[in-house]
Parts: sequence; structure tokens; C-alpha cells
Amino acid sequence: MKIERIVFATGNAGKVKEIQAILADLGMEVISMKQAGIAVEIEENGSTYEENALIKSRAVAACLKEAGQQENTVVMSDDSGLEIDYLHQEPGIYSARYLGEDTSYRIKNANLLSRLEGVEEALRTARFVCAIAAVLPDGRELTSRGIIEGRIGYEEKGSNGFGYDPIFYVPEFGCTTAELSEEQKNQVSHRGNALQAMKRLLLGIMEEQEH
Ligand code: ITT
Repeated sequence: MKIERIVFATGNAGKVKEIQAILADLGMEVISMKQAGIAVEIEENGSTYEENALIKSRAVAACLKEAGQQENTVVMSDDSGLEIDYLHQEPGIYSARYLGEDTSYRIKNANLLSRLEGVEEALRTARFVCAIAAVLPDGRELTSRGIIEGRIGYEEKGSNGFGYDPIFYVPEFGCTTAELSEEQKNQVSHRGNALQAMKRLLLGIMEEQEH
């Protein structure tokens, strides 16, 4: 089985940018589902990040198959979220839908900051979680997970990244993930960790097929 192309089942432009950078060293074509000409509404009704990621990858793999375009192609997707301990791991798997899918992150971030008003630093712990799911050309499925631990800051800071980055403070760096360069964020992020693990799984499988 040859793998020459990765189609990413995501409509989130912020993710696509990070994913293409993290997977660049595989030397494969990495494109979004939109770039592959696929537009499909996917209902993310799983109860875990892994389940939702598999739902997205399976849906796009089925579309590619129908279009006769699945040859040598791996479909991958990312399901991720922000878990705030003080809020009982909210917004979690509902991170994109929190306060409504079309609500700006200015409003979502301001809302979360206000829900943590007066909460002391030690209780502001949070993490970004990312599950990656892959459907291989032969139908096999793989998943991986990555995490980055941090704290919710006291105000929005930084303009890099996307989503909740301006309120996610990483103590080791002394700044938010929106203040890190894309390269720095990808080296330590939930998405970077999950994709590095997925890369190792894929390289193992490609090698296994060669012998
Ligand atoms: P797709 O399902 O099309 O991939 P989505 O944005 O709906 O895009 P998710 O359902 O996985 O994706 O929701 C993930 C949300 O979690 C995302 O929209 C952000 O709000 C948040 N999030 C995940 N990773 C993040 C990161 O690196 N920085 C900031 N926010 C992040």
C-alpha cells in the first residue's frame, strides 16, 4: 500500500495551516477537503474527541471513494477542545459550538474569562486536547491523542493562532499560545503532539507494507 496524499477532513482554516506545517516533513501532498473538492455537512455526534474525529474521517473517506479518488490517500481529521478544570472540563468537545458556532472568539473568550473572575491562579488549570483519526486506503483506522497543559489567563493576549489561544497561558513559556510563533506552538501543542504520534504510526505501517 502506497500513501501519497493526505486529505484533511476539516473546515477550520487555523487547523489546516498548523497541520500542513507539522506534516510538511512527510514529503506528501497534504490538502484540505475543500481543496480536494469535497463539501459535506458532518454531524459530530460522538461523545469523545476520538469518536468525533473518526466520524469526520469516515465521512470524507466515503465521499472520496464515491468519487473514485481514494487511491493512495489517507483521510485524517482533528477533533480538539479546551478543558477548563474549574468549569468541570467545559467547553471540552463542545469547544467549537460553545455559545454558538458563529459567535466570535472575542465573545467566547470574554465569556470564559468572566466565568473565572476572582478565581485564583492555582485553580485556573486547563488543557487543550487533540485527537487525530486516520482512515487508510485499505479501510484501516488509526487514532492518536495529544495534550498541552496550561492555565486560563486574566485577559486576552496575542494575535497568533486561532480560537481560544489568546486566553491559554503556558507557564513554561510565560505567555499564551497566541503569543508563540506558529513554529513554537506546533512544537509543544496538543495538535503537534497528536500529529507526531500519528506520523510514527503511519511510517510504521508504510514500512510494514514494504517487507
Ligand atoms: P472541524 O470540525 O471542521 O475540524 P472545528 O473548529 O469545528 O473544525 P472541532 O469540532 O474539533 O473543530 O472544535 C475544536 C475547537 O476547539 C476549535 O474550533 C477551537 O475553538 C478549539 N481549539 C482547538 N484547538 C485549538 C488551538 O490550537 N487553539 C485554540 N483553540 C483551539
